[in-house]
Amino acid sequence: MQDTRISRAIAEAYHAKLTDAIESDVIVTGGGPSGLVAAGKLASAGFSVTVLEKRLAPGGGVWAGALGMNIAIIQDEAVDVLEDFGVGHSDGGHGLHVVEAGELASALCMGAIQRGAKFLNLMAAEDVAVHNGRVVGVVANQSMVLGQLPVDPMTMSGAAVLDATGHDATLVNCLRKRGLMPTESPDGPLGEGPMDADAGERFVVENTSEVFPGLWISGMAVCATLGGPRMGPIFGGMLLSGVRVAELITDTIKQPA
Ligand code: 48H
Repeated sequence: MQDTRISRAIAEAYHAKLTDAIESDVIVTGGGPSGLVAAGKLASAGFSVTVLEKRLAPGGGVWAGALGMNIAIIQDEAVDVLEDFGVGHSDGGHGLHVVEAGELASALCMGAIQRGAKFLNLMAAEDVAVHNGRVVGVVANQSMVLGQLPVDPMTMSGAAVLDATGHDATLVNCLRKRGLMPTESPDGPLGEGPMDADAGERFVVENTSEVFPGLWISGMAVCATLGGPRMGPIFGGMLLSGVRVAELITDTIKQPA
């Protein structure tokens, strides 16, 4: 019967993907612009990459532009990333490029998938696995049950784990709440600073880094973790942070065979 063949095809394909995802070279937590670029670049470099996205569709903040207007603005410095992922753009003047938000979100997503990244949606990271002082994996649960029902999570391991969860910096905060990462700097409490688009864009790229053994940060999670200014609805820094973190991870973890 066709109905059950359809069900079987979905169940078998999904469970093969889930089984693969249990051990990856890199776990990208969050499918926003920085996470998607990182996933695409790392998959191109030959690493096995799993992307965990708590919502139904990846793309993060890209879809909403400003005030829900679905236009993304990218500055000159990040145009190479648009070209790399085949995203069309038009001149917005003053070194800015105008991109249809849906095209950016779907091209980044398609680029990452076609380069080999595996996506699990409706899958929320709720914790990190730490062994001998190093983050070695992500503890994930279905986002629809998280906090609603007493359902235990499952652990997925990665030689590198990326916190690309945006403003939430979910994995960093899992470490902070246990006193494993600082919540304050000598200048005061750490956390996102007030708006300054140029400074915020620079801060994100320059501070994309490994913040705890095995745990890297990219995109807005950089500002949320290290206290950089927010930048509002401009996305070039997010794309470049994704490129940067892929380079850093590639340099640090063992090259794929
Ligand atoms: C799985 C999760 C979890 C979780 C969240 O917010 P994002 O778009 O992330 P970035 O950093 O790539 O881009 C930030 C940009 O969109 C933005 O917000 C800007 C530029 N703001 C500036 C300003 O001034 O406000 O995407 C993060 C993704 C989303 O898809 C979430 O659903 C997902 O991560 N996510 N996925 N497990 N625990 N938490």
